[in-house]
Amino acid sequence: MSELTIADIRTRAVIAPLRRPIRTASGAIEASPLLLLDVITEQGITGSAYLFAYTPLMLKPLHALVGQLLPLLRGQAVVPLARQQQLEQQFRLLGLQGLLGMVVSTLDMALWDALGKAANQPVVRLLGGEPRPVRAYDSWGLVDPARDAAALADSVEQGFRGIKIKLGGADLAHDLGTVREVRRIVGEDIALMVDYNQSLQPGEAIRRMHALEPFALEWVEEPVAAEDLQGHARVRAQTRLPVQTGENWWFPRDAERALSVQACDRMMPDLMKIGGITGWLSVMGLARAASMPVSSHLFIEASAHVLAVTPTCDWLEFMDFGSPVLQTPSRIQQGCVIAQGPGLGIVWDEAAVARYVVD
Ligand code: SMN
Ligand code: MG
Repeated sequence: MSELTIADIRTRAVIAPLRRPIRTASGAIEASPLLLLDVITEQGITGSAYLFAYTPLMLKPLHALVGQLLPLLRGQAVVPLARQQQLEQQFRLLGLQGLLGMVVSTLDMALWDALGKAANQPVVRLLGGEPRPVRAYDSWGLVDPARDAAALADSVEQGFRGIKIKLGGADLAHDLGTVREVRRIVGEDIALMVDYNQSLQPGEAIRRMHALEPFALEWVEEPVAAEDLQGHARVRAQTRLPVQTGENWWFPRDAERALSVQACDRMMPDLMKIGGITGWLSVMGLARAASMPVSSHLFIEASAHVLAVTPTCDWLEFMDFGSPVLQTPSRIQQGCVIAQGPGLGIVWDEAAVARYVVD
């Protein structure tokens, strides 16, 4: 296949259903606002990826932003590293973060998808690896153990070896009661992670994490504000439970900043913020040098590819935004997810897209 060149970029905004609402200590997400992005090449290959917008309010600005970038990209080669360097240079004064960072990262994923489809190979093979089972945890929001007991037990039944719940919606006593009940429901053998979604101040985070020690948690995620790296480091230095963070890091430089102040014990970059596959490759190298376990955040499909080649691969987060609009939904097999191809395995279910599309 000759070199691919970009002819057009199509975006469609959808609001897809969620298996269950995601309630966190910092807000709730009742449905999934996605921007479906297709890079259409002169050679007839289309690379696809989706952007999770967090709120429907961002869909129109994101759609308009992609339209503004198109003249910069039309006719350019499908070379992810070159395109990211081009946009980094173009927006040097503004900086790649926020909506622009999300679009650049999602574009990167779509370019890699195009390369995989052109080679009729899963992206993991282009990265020098091969599809392999990556252990996954089922990711929940704030839970009510009485109401959710059967569904939590079902997560274990489905084969998940890890369960994550969110905390911080109420006081410490409520957190302890919830963790105690969930630990009873899922059993001692399941890895149990908790996520405070940036809701605590460092002092309160230290207090709560000391009280949570008896429950052998796999990690405590974003106990304080994502950008408060000193706060993360202080909490980590004064507690014993592993601190997890990274879903709000922008591009590899933020990963380096966090590592340089020893902000966490584990990291979980988000492909849509860290610079896509290209950004992930840089970060996994930093993690390897620091012997730091790496997990994913959202984006099950692409995460299965990059985690399969991540030397310090830890957990894949199973929080499924993509399946309602995909021909091949993500599946859990013996507690694991295996990368699908060709490309990232992203092919839209056009009937579903038509059902959920918004203008
Ligand atoms: C999360 C936050 C917002 C949307 C989805 C998921 C959460 C996580 O922080 O780690 O799953
Ligand atoms: Mg989180």
